[in-house]
Amino acid sequence: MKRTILTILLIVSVLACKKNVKKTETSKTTQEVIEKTPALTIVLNPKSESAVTGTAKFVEIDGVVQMTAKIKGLSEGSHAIHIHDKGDCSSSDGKSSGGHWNPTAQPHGKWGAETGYHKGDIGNFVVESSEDETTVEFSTNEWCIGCGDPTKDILGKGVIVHQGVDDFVSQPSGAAGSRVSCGGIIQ
Ligand SMILES: [Cu+2]
Ligand SMILES: [Zn+2]
Repeated sequence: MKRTILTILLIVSVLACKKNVKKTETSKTTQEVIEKTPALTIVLNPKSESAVTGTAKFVEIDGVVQMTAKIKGLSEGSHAIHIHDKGDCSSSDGKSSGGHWNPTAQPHGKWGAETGYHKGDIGNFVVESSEDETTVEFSTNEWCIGCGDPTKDILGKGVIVHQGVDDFVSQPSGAAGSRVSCGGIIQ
């Protein structure tokens, strides 16, 4: 009888132990998922003697990267925004960021064009008033944040805002004029 009670106690304690282990594993997995959601926010700094400032936030969820850029100091009208090849914004004209990010060796073009486009060809956005901050949103599954695939990974690249408009035709960069703001996509 004593032995039976002991055995039952042992089984109960083993079960209790198992439950605890399971709980710990579950919470760890949740933690890991949170840590693996890649996200970063970068600062856009004025270039070419402009006063164009801002931020750009990148978040990757389920294989889709969402960009939300908030830009101020631009003149009213359309302006181009691209991802350029390098995260180097050290030069006063922003040209240290190199040409458009083009890891798949395509011609410059409008995003999604059948004739081809650069992975950095985000396109144009409209500023309603020079007084306002303008929000630019863009999302794609053709980018990733830190996945290591050179045809997708935006880490180490640079965001450039232009004074002019991207015509989507002129090679190699759409004749979008001077680079008025720059931010390296660096963690
Ligand atoms: Cu550009
Ligand atoms: Zn381009």
